[in-house]
Amino acid sequence: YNENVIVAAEPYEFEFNLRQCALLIIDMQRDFLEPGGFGEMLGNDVSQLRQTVNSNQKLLKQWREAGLKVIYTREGHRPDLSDLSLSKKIRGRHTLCVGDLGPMGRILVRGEPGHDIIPELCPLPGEAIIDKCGKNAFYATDLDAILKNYNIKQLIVTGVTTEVCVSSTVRDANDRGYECLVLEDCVGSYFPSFQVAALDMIKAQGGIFGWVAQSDKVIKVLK
Ligand code: C5J
Repeated sequence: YNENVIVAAEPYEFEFNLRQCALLIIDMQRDFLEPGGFGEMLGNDVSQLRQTVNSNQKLLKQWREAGLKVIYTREGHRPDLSDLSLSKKIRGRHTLCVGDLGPMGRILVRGEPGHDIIPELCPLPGEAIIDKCGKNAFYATDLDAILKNYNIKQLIVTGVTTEVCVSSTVRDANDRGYECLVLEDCVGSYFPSFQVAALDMIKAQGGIFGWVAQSDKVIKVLK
């Protein structure tokens, strides 16, 4: 069993060690992805994000079968909103904001139905879930400590949205010394042009923030 594998990627192949690599699934929450959720309420086209569900499901199945580490993140706040900055609360001048009662419970509040991971990608017992109040999953969380304790040095990153929480997290991971492979068909944006630009920015200049590949290239090396 070879623990070192090579995946075809851009700007060049991504070499990783299966035991030192985690699958990081970012913010695949009902409020961002489901029709009738907060994302759609803001006027976003959730079908753009839903395109990623199938690819994530397939990858997750193979990743779990290989016995590898899975870590999830969720964006949300404490019910008393004590971790919600005023600047985030009022941004956008929307009629409803974080903490208000939305279509799937209180918007981006932990424990509410809309804050849950979508049922298609339901976490298993033992898979870490990082609850974060920011976009970057390292900000004000124990993600870095968990990765260090698991001896994880490389991340395969999926989730939503590509230009917001995925990019913020990948940029910080890169500064912290983690190598990130972002899977094009497993990350999604409400805006097609942002999807393309965000992925271009990651892989530009010799992979300035990381690598980009299709999920089937990863699945291939797991079999
Ligand atoms: C956003 C996220 N877009 N998970 N959150 O507000 O990317």
